Amino acid sequence: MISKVLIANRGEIALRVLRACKELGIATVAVHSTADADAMHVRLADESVCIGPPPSRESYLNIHQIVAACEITGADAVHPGYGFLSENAKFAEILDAHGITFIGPTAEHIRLMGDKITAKQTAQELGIPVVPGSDGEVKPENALEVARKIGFPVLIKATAGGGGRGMKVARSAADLDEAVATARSEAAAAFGNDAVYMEKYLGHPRHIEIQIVGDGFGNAIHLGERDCSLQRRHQKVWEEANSPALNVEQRMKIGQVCADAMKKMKYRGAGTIEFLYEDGEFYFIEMNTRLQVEHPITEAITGIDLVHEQIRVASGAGLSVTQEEIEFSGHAIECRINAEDPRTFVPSPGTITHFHAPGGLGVRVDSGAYQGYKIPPYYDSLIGKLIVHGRTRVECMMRLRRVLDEFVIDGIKTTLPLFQELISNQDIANGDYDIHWLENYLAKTKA
Ligand code: MV4
Repeated sequence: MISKVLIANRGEIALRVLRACKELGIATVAVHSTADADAMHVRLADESVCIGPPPSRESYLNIHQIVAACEITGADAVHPGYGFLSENAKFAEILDAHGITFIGPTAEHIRLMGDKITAKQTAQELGIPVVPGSDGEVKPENALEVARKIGFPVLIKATAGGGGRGMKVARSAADLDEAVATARSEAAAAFGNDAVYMEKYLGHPRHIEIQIVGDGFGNAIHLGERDCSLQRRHQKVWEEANSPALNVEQRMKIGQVCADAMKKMKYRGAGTIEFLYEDGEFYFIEMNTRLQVEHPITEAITGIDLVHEQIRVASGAGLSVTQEEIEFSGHAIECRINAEDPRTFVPSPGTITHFHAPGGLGVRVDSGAYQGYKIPPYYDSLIGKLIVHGRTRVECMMRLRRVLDEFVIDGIKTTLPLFQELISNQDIANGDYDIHWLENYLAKTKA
């Protein structure tokens, strides 16, 4: 049993986790830096502990401080949220050693998926379709032979990478040596590991990811997909479930492949299996062993609280639903509201002078922001998420238009005006976009 959860995070996700704990009758402990003393997650938690100065390294990423906060408050479990320590295998091990439950996968599974070559090999062994590419690491001296076998264009990726860092395209043999050398030196600088691997470069894919949850005993479910193709510099901007590109047969087929793979590895916790989707085919790229920012759209269409499930499986209680019991209903869209200029995406910290969140049927706002709240400059610029649900995609889009008109955030710049544009765009209305659409649109419509 878990009776007191320490939430090792801040902002909207700390609130999100806190809400789930309260619903389950579990006591909550917030931790915060000195910059976050006035944050909503601190105010709403049963107890709070200040764990250090503003820089994340000295507070939200400081494992010793977080373990100490558990000891002081008697927390028997930690939820890491997303980011920060959520995919840190060492953190999971240290909590284990202290008899504190990590609400997440095993350290072993985190590590396995953190290395992109072992993740891909594991996925392939478990029957998940992967991008054609090198068999493991590629050394500079073998690069040309491997590339010719795969066929140009190819993509060089860092094995310690993820999220797009350390990637280089080689269009032809003439580009190859430089692409490999640059990828290796960037990987060494960013991750302290210069190992790279190679894949066939897909030119116009969508980013479609499957939500799974496993109980750690060989049972696992999938909760369908999310289409996260609308991104800028590897930052997701707009996500939707279902994907406008898939039909129910495709959804249930790829979902079952993923659930079966998770059963075989006895995965515990929530996870996301990321695919590129092009010309009707799925290609595994990575697996994230955490709760994701965009999980609420999956909750909207399934009615399942993913944090409840995470807590259940972490305590050994098993999943609350079987695959057969899951019903997919309607369509949901999430807009990430960042404190940023809506065209340049330059951060815009400062004080929110007016704040009014929209409401009504099918509307969810996950945010720690309030009128008078001062956004600190030290952390990511996500200040809230707007999640809209409708019975159909058209209803969802019409509702989103209404809701965007209602949302008031004054005093800082936000990405809300960008969504006002997107909601009126014909390609978006048609669901006709790939991973490059948003950057092309921004370049095309530059003032
Ligand atoms: C790719 C690709 C094309 N072909 N792999 C970028 C982030 C990382 N998770 C994987 N990424 C990509 N891998 C092959 N073989 C294109 C991307 C990519 C991308 C993927 C998802 C969402 C947005 C993207 C933007 C640029 C490139």
